[in-house]
Amino acid sequence: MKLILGLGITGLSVARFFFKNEISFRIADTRQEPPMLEVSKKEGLLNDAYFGDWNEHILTGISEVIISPGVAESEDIVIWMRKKNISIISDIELFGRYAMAPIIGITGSNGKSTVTQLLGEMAFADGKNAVICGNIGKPVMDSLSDEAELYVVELSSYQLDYTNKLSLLAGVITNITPDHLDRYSNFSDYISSKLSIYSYCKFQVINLNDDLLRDLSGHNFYAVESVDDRCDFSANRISDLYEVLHKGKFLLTSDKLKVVGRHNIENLLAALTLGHRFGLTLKAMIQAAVDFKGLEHRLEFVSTINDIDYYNDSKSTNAISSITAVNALFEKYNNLILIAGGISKKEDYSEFFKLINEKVNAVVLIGECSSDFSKQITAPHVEVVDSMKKAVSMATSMAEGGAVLLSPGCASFDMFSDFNERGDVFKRFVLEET
Ligand code: UMA
Ligand code: ADP
Repeated sequence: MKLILGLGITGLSVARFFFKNEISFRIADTRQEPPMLEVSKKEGLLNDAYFGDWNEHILTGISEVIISPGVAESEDIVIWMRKKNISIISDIELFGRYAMAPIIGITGSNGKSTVTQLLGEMAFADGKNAVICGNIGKPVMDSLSDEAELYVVELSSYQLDYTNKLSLLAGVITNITPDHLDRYSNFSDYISSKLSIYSYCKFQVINLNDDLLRDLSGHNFYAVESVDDRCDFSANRISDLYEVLHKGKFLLTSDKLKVVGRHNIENLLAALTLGHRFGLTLKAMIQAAVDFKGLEHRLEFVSTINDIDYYNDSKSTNAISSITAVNALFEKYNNLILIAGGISKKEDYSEFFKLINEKVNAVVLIGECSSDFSKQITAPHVEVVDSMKKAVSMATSMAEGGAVLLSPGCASFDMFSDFNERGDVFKRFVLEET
């Protein structure tokens, strides 16, 4: 009998798969009313289910556990399973047993979803029946299809931690910077988790711009502003533009793209390298890149209102992604007003504060960390407010002829259900500024 731990969207997708394939299973979740309870009830998936505190009896008769990524290794139930030598796997490992088409895996601290989506769109542009899934929000076990020609799978470190076996055609780590340090005992454990993707890859794709990755051996390489001749895809900076190259041959300039910032050039190079390895044509990949609007909540252009441009980067939940956003817009605007704050991660924000002092004209802080952050930022204007509505109107009052950027650098759960809600609320108030 299989045990499904966690009844979020991962648990539900695994339960559906077992039910359909007549594999017996039990479900357990510490919440009395887990997120997918009602839908699971309706689909008749709860014949054997435990809700509430972990209990060792849950493991009786269990040969293998499919664990949701949100369940940490330090949970009692995981410790008991390890002691009993019960096999623990991720939904990704289960998926790998049944997927018949090649799988490309994408992990990293930032840029995973963007590269995953862009590569999927490149494959569509080349007429391939690609399936985009994984941590991006579509569980892999809901994504299996006999018609799939390629799976483009975003992998989180949590999913990699519970994966022991997997066969990827190609894989990339977009970058590694501190994140999720509440879950890992130190940064090097987090780095090892990310690096594990390469042990599953036939072709390892390496980002030579990342200090922690550039010395790895691999099969394909990419970099922005590098003279390393191992690069398959690269980009040169020419005044305020980037020219994107394949083996030194010109492909396009960055002014043709709808997404902005150096980081998006890096993301493009990652997708091109993976796509080329799979066999997508350069023509289709370039067309998809030109058409790509980026993902919602990732440095998303919202609107221009009264000569002020508004950007929603709500997905920025760590310092480095906000640094990236500020750098990207600083290239374009003389007057940049930043809205930041929320629940700060266990990481060093000093670089972020330094950048704010240098490149941002004013900062409006919200959320749990606002008073702490305000003491450490010496930008000309630092305001602390208690709602997104006030943050938008305060930022607007200072942004004449420039831009307002929401890039929190923090988690959202003190004020919102998640980063999606935070971004939606921001956009709603922006549009009310008309
Ligand atoms: N649960 C317990 N006990 C625990 C922890 C969790 O019972 O100690 C239960 C919860 O009560 C809940 C269920 O487990 O009912 C939730 O499982 P989950 O947190 O693993 O979430 P899912 O809904 O299955 O979503 C997961 C990913 N969530 C996490 O990794 C936390 C989703 O990524 C992913 O999109 C989805 O699988 C499909 O693959 C979200 C995420 O925040 C977006 N990911 C992190 C990130 O991107 O930084 C890693
Ligand atoms: P992930 O799926 O890894 O969280 P996303 O593509 O959703 O990555 O982007 C998350 C945040 O990181 C957004 O704020 C986005 O603007 C920023 N970002 C995207 N790509 C990169 C990159 N290559 N380097 C740094 N930050 C990035």
